[in-house]
Amino acid sequence: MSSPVSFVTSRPNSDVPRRRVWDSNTVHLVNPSHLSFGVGVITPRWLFVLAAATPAIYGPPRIADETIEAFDLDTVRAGDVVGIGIHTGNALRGYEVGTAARARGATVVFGGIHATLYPDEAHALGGAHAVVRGDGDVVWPIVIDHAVHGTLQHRYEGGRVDADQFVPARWDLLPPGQYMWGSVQTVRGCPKHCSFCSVWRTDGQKPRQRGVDSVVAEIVELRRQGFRFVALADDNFYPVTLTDLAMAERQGNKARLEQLRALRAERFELMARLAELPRDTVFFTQITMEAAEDAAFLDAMRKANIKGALVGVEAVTPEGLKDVYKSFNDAGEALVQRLRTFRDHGVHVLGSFIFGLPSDRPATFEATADVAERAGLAFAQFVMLTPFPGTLDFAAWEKSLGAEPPRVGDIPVTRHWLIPQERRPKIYMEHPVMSADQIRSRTQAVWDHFYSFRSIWNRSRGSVTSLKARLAFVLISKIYRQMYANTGIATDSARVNRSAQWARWMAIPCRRLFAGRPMPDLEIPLPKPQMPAGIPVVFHRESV
Ligand code: B12
Ligand code: SF4
Repeated sequence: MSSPVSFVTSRPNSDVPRRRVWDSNTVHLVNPSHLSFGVGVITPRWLFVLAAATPAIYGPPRIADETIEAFDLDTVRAGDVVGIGIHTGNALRGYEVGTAARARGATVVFGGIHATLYPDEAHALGGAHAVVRGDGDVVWPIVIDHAVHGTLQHRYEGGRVDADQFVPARWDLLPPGQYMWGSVQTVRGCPKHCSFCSVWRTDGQKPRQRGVDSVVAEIVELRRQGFRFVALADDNFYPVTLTDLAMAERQGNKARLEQLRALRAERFELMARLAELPRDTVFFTQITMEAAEDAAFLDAMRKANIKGALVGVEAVTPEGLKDVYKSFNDAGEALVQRLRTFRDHGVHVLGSFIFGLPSDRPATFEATADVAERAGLAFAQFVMLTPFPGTLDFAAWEKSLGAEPPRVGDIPVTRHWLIPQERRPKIYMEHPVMSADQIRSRTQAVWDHFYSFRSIWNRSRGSVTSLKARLAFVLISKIYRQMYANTGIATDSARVNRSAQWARWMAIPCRRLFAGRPMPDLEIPLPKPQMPAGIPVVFHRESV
């Protein structure tokens, strides 16, 4: 993908109705989902970013998040513009919505990571008139103008826009009382290159860090509305490691060193500003394990009230880490200590583990559960290795299956997202010693163990103090498991439906637990004069 934006591509789209007046039409933005829970956990950020990028002359977009409630197609009229954002997991539902909206005479535009990777699929199966690849921030207003004036193109290249062009979200369009957490992005891109992840290939390896003022202004807006909890929806909140700095120094690469130092200083500046917000404002982010060797960074996180972080542990053995190109992680006892370091600095960890790696053996499941427990994790997720398109794993797997991959019905497994949800396999990659069902049932057993009432209650002791907070911890743990594990791992639809029902039922009290008192008069904290925080004099690992 290129940067900056070069939107014009292939050819004008002749099947779009020619129109010059935007009378009483509407722009719809739809986040597709085949399951709805009545309450959303985290605001899907793209909806509110594209809403902000929609030119005011077309009126406020109608936002539909199907994780809350199914999209009401009766709201779509001929001439409306329907924007649909898809990742791989919800692409099929997105195509259903697109096809139905097109049948009602709407102009249908797809975007998001999956449409970026498979633009032709959205045309062929989703009723797309146009597809946007890459970032929508800058190109979206152009697409709408083209749609309205009858000059829509087949495809647009949104590119990777620079950080100062990221559009702040329109939180004034949030439906009240429907989400637990807000989401604000502080950086796009990740310098790593894990084999199961597409982020570094789509968002790029160069971190694009947003200006501190813009990030803080958005968080204050959310806090004014009563959001106490905010997810920092970043690929990797720690884009510059001490090792990166040490290497640039060793290589005598002054320009790189300066660049890295500037990025790092900006992180500290952001955290110092977050620390000025009301103390009940809590953040959660995603971070690599290397942050554990950076005490200054962890301390700044604690001061900023970044209380939780998803850490991609992936595997507990060196072989497993090698499988996923993540040798920068620790294994074994060193891993336990690393993860504990986060907690010692007040950052609770949601550990993310992958099962089904080629080096996994039956004993790996128990060993992983043991590490998760001993490392003092607050939460954990155990996902089964899924070849997501755009990743190195996917490319190798697709190649290994040759020209005639196995099919489910008439759909090749290399297009697994097109297989109806209830028939979609849970495991795709053949394993050297375990069957797909063994991996699935052992994964389920680890979830069952980690989220048993007794384990959660014991963990709550280490994570929170008051009885009320412990009860909240139990509720959140249970809902997390129902939403993310049972609906994804279970094979029988009865269990999936039961879990969805449970999650729906628990989501309402859970949302109340997260909500805070609205603070409509909250001011944006001003920057304070800073020491050049967190820049160690010597950058070698031994120095921290
Ligand atoms: C924050 C996050 C989460 C959060 C919050 C999700 C939420 N409700 O928002 C949590 C932790 C819950 C989560 C969960 C999961 N996630 Co996630 N997540 C992310 C992350 C880091 C950032 C997403 C974000 O908010 N970005 C900020 C917004 C503004 O950017 P954006 O969504 O890319 O949108 C821009 C463009 O894509 C475009 N665009 C998007 N939609 C549209 C639509 C139109 C019409 C147009 C024109 C443009 C457009 O314009 C936007 C502005 O530039 C991404 C990484 C990434 N780089 O995308 C992964 C990512 C999306 N997640 C991923 C995955 C796999 C998951 C899980 C399946 C993980 C798991 N195993 O459980 C679950 C699935 C949850 C679900 N059912 O949706 C993958 C998806 C890969 C793929 N090919 O689909 C990603 C890309 C990360 C990765 N490792 O590869 N995730
Ligand atoms: S898994 Fe995390 S660390 Fe690895 S490339 Fe993706 S975002 Fe970066």
